[in-house]
Order: sequence, then C-alpha cells, then structure tokens
Amino acid sequence: MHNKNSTINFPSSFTWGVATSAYQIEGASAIDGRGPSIWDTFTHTPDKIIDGSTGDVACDHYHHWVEDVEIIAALNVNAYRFSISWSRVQPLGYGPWNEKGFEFYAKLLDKLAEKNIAAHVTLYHWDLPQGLQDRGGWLNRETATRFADYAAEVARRFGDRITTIATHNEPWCSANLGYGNGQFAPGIADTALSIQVSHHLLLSHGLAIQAMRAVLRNLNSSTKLGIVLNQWTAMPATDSPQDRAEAEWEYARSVQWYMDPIFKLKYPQKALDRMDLNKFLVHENDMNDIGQAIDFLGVNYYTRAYVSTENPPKKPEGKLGFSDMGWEIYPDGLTDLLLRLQREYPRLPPIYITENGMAAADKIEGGKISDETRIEYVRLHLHALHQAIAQGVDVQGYFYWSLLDNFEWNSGYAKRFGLVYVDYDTQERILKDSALWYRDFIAAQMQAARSKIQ
Ligand code: IFM
Repeated sequence: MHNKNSTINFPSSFTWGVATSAYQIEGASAIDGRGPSIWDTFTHTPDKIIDGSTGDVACDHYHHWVEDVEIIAALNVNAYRFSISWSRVQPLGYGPWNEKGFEFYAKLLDKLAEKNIAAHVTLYHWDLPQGLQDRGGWLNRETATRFADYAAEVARRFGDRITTIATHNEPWCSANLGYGNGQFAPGIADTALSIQVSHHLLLSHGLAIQAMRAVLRNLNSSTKLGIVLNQWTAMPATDSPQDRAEAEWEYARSVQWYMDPIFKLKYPQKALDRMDLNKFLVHENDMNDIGQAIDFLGVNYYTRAYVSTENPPKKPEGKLGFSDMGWEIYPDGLTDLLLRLQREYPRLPPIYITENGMAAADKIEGGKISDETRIEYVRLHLHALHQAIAQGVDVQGYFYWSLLDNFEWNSGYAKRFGLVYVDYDTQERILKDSALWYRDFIAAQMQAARSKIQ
C-alpha cells in the first residue's frame, strides 16, 4: 500500500509552478489603452457577483508585478503560469494592436527570464474583448478566426521566450457557465447555445494551434503548444445502474466532450445521444482543424463529481472535508482521472497539472496565516499525482492555483485560493504557511534531484 506520509521524489526535470490569470489579478482595467472585456461588462452589471465587486483593481498586479515576480522567485518555483488579457493587447479583439499592452507582458517575461522562471502562458482565460462580444462573441464562428490572429501575434512577438502556450483555459467553463447556466460572463443561460459555443471554442483552439505552428517554425522556436482543460472523475453515488449510467454521461459531456475532438477527431456519441443539438452546426473540415497534434495537455483538477440520481441526490461523505467553495477534497480522484486518460487516449501528450488548490477562510493572526488544511490538500494531491506517475502517466509539472488570493469570478473576493494572502485595502502581500511549506517542499525536491545526479 502507498503510504501517504512517506517521502516522495518527483523526476529531476519536474516543473514546479504557481498560476494566475489576467482578469483575476491585474486590475488596471482602463489603463494604457486596454479595452473592456466581457468580464468588465459582467461585473459592472448589478447582482452578478456575490459581493458586488469587480476586477477593476483586483491585486493591482499591473503595478505590483515586480514585487510579485520577486515573491514567485522566493517560492523556489521554476515556472509561472499566467494569462494574457486579449483586450489589453488588442482592445477590440480585432483591428489595431496596443503596444502599451504588449510592453507590459514583455517586461514581465524579461523579469521572469532574469530569475530563471519559465513562462507558461495562457491566451484565453475567459476575458473575451467586449468588441467581439458585440459582434456575437463565441456564438459567431468569426471569433475563432480572430482568436487565431491574436494567437499568431503573441507567438510572433514572444515565441522566443515562452516555454508553453495554452490556447484556452477550461473551455468547459466558458461554454457551460458563460452560456449554459449564465453564472459567468457573458451571462446567457441557454444550454443549446452553450453546445455551439463549445464547438467554436474548440475550433478556435485548432485554428490557433495551426497559426502559431507556422509562426514558431519560422522563428525556430521550441515553445510547446497545448490546451488546459478542467477535468474530474465522475463517480456514481451507488452501484445502481441509474447512478452508473448518469456518472458516465457526466464524464462524457464534461471530459470526453473536449478530449475526444482533440484526440479522436469526433464528439463522444454517449454525449451526443443526450444533448439538445438543434443549434449545433459543425462544418465539414472542423474536426480536422480541431484535432491538431498538440505538445502538452494541461489538466486542472480540484475535486471529483459525485453523481446520484436519487431525489434529493446523495451527497459525498467528504472524509477529508470540503474546501471553502464547498468542493469535496478527494485526492484519489486525481490518480483515477490520470489513469483513465492514459487508458483512453493513445495519442495523449505529456501532461502538466496546470491548476490544483483550495479556497480556505484564511485569517491573519499575529501576522501569520496558518492554513494547515491547504498544506494537507497540496501534500495529498502531490502523493496522488506521484501515484499516477509511478503507474506510467507522463506528468511533467504541477502548478498550484493560485499564487495570490484574487478575484474568484462570481464569488468576488470572498474566496481565498492563494499561497500568498492579499490585503485588498493596502495591497500588502503576506506569505501564508502553505507558501513556506511549498517553498521548502520544492527545495527538498531539488536537493534530492541534485544528489541523485552527483
Ligand atoms: O479561479 C479559478 C480559475 O480561474 C480557473 N480554475 C478554477 C479556479 C478556482 O475556481
């Protein structure tokens, strides 16, 4: 039996990182030519965000980026995952580029390089330029082409200094929360539309990969290209045929819906069978465009789906507790998920765990934030990840979500995911105990790797 208290060693080449996204930390929403995104519009619409807050200032990372990179370096990580705000570099999502916007990311990339921290960039973390939303947003096929133009421009400018570029972060959320239930921007609740949106997001991914490949080839660049998907295992609450069938449907519509087009060039039949497809239009060559070879898959894992057909539905026992988001802490699901991906996708490229972390009701006491539950969460997930690697899954890195407490979408600032506490009144950053633990854990891993080489 695997002992969850034993020391584990990850491969010496392993990537250790922390992650953020533009709208959640940058602030400076109307500075230096940035255009509005759908999240600016959404947060400025009454009753959309639990605490009525916006990302106008957030962690003011736009003005604190030097200090933030110093913090990243102090954590011993060798990688930083962040996203580019599309409307900062192209205010409308089409038309002219904004040089000031590109300058911000150029400075950030230079500073990271100076500190030997690899840059892992996401192009789209949900913040569509409002200019494109005004032309139909992700319901308009044209948006996929505009996205490919933007991707190519980023590759052209930064292809010499980015380690990986992910096209999308969690397209499931853009489609199912942005459209399906309307809890996220642009807030349109229509399930049939969400299916078409998911198709255009996947199409934009494939077109962007092709456009970036052409640019990177010319630059002789070694930047790796991929996508980041949020995934979970779906476990039936009981052994009943109904629960088991429902769990498979959940897995098909959430995980396989994005994986199959990319790695098998088709949508999963099990999902198609139960979906409302009356607004679903796929052009002839779309699946070939989507199914481009990619160099890595980013997996974001937080919890499992616990599926019950009973009324009221059975709830998970939560032996290890629940996070402040109400999500069950279930590390074994990460091992199960990775093993299932390995079994089902022969074309699976190397994986990065691009997000994993938990929200907790952190408090400063005596100048300290004792977030023991978060430390335990990370420790157990690293063990679960190690288990998957030991069974042959090619995982090359782990990024904690998030570096900083930040704007947690429709939950506003009420939920704190950071390793670093942010006092939003003063913008002071304070390392939580989990940050110190992660820093020391990585140092020990690096030390072990060095002594193996000697
Ligand atoms: O904060 C989000 C992030 O933007 C995307 N993945 C999940 C995180 C926690 O909800």
